This record gives sequence, structure tokens and C-alpha cells, in this order.
Amino acid sequence: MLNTWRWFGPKDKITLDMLVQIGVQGIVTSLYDIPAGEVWSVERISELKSLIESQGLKWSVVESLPVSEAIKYAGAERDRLIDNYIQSLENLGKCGIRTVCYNFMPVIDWVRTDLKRPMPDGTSALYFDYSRLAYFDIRVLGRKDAARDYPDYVLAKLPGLDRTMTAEDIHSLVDTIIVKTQGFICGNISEGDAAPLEHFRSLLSLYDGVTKDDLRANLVYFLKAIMPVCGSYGIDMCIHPDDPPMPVFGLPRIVCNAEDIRYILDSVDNPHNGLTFCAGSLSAGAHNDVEAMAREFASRSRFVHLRTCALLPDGDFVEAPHVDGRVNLVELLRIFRRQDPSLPMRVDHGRDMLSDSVSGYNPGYGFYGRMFALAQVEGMMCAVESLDGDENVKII
Ligand code: DNO
Repeated sequence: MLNTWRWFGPKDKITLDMLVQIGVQGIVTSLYDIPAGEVWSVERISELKSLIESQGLKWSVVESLPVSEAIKYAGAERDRLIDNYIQSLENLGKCGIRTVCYNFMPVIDWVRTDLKRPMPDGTSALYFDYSRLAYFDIRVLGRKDAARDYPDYVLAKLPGLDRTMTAEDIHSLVDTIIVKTQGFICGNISEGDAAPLEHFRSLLSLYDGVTKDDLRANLVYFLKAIMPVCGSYGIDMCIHPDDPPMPVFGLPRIVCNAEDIRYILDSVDNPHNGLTFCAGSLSAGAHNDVEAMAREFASRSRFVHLRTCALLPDGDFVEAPHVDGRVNLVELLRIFRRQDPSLPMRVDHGRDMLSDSVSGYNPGYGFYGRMFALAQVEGMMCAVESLDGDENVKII
């Protein structure tokens, strides 16, 4: 598989020549400074592409070309925004970029409650603590009827948190959930936003009354509108699963399980309507059999994110080392390599290790942790390549 790396553009502290040294072949990136809804011009795309190519690398995947909220909730300006999206795709197509990852998560992309949860070996990991999420939603955000969305065992932990959470803890929880995880990926709220909670509440209100069926219909509307330009330029759109794969903050989410993915791929049954197979996001849901999903959806997967979570009691999860979570990444590599040995793959959300924690990298996107994970995955890939032809060898 094509070994790629998510790079955050010329301002990334991890430079392209560092990536060349560690054997990266393809770059996954975006025009991070262009707000969602604005057109990506040929000039801006070519400029970044040339920079990447000047280091002997290739711009393999756009992650993401963000979809504006009004397209997701079907606001009055949706058709104009879809036209802009089509124009950006056309410009990408003219520049020869053919794989575009995007998501359709309303308001908030990935959700974590801890960015640096200490691990026994001295590294740190991204962590999702369900009761702290409920605390944020019910006590801090004060969303109406939020308590109805959580099971009793989570609600039972709130009085304990009421006693222990300090003002500083609350500030850091807000910052983690809606600011630090969102800004650097072109999310709705960025560092320096004066009133993030108020902003978040007003974004949530855009989805009042929007159901799962509505969101599905809005995605299908969007996909049908963009398929012609994808067909003309050979662009594969690949939707990213919801992370974690469950509704949050009363918002519908529509890429959570096999049935959701089947629905999306079948509703617009076009090879350019594909999937980003993010094993990590899918693995955060106990309901997902990730290896079975890989087998089922390999033929429509256009990009693979390799990572895996470990599920913990009471709905918590932690991002596991790449060799040690609930998903067998060796088996996934085998499935995807058989499907298409040139499929782009990137590791994701490495642990912070060595100097990662003091280097100011984006959360989940440190250097040493990802380099380590990439080396592990490359080792798996070599084993799969050399043994896969031999049907007597069972790789586990
Ligand atoms: C987080 C990422 C997501 C992903 C987008 C794709 O680390 O996996 O932000 O890039 O959802 O659109």
C-alpha cells in the first residue's frame, strides 16, 4: 500500500524533508487557511503541489475538503456552497489530484476528552472519557434534555465529578472538546475564539429538528450533485466515519456502523462515491466488527487510516498502540492490499513519545509517535507481502 503521512502544510513543525528521511511516499494535506465554503483556486492548489513535489513526494490525498454546515443542514445557501465545492473539485482535478477525504459530521468532527492521558510507559495517548463528556454536555454546556442521552451508569458518576472538577479542569475540558481538537483541522472553532461555548451553542441550534434521515438525505443530495465532476476528472470522494461512531450533543451522525455505510454507498452507487476506511474511528464502537467491515467495504475504500482503539469499561476508550488494540491491523493490511496494493494508507493518532509532548505538534499528530507507528505498520506490511501468497500461512 502507498505509505502516506498527514502533513499540515508549510506551517507544520514537521517538515517535508523530515518525512523524506523516514520513508514517506505520499502526502495527505489540505489548504488549511481557506475557510470551508470558499473555492480552492488552481493557483493555490498548484503552489502547494509544487512544494510537495519539490521534495520528491506526491500529494496523494486531500484531507479534508471541508463540507460547509449549510450543506449538511440544508440551509438556504446550500446550492451556492455546493457549486463552490464543485469548482474546488474541478480545480483539484485539473491539477491531477484524485482522492478527496471529507466528513459529514454536523458541527463537531472528532471528539476526545483528554489529549495527553499518561500511559504506564511514560507516553501519552488520546482518550475518551464518557462521563467527562456527559459532564461537559450536561453541566457546562447545559444542553436542554442532555441527560436523556446518557445511560444511568454515566449519570451516576456526575455527582463525583461535581465534587472534584476545578475551574481549571472545566476550562481544559472545554478547550479539549471544542477548541484544540477542532481548530487545526479547519473545524468550526479555533484557538483564540473569544466565546467558544456560545459559538458552539449557536452552531448546535442550526440542527434543531434535523433528524438522521434528514442528514442522510442531505448527504445524498450533495453526493448526487458532485458525482458528475468526480466522473469527469476521475476523483474519488471518500467519506470519513464519525469519530466516535455514535451521536453526540444531540446531533445526528450517519457514518457509525456497517448499515450506515451500506446506505451511503448504495444510495449513490457510483465508484467515485467511496469510503475512507478509518479503522480507529470504527473501532471505538463496540458494535463494529472492524475486520468484517473491511472485508465488506474494501472494494469501495479509497483511503485507509490505520489505527485502533482499546475499549474500556463504562464507554471509555483509549487509542491503543498500533500493534495492540481491538483491531488486527495485519489482517486489515491483508484485506486492503489484496483489494488494491496501491491504496493510500496513513497511520493516525500516534502516542506522544520522547520530545513529542514539548514540540507543539497538533494533538494526535506528533512526530516520534507516528514515526514509530509507521515503522510498525511497515513491518506488518512487509510480512503480509512476503507471506500472503502462501495460503498455508495464516497471518494473525
Ligand atoms: C482527526 C481526523 C479527522 C478527519 C476528518 C476528515 O484526527 O481523523 O479530523 O481528518 O474527519 O474529514
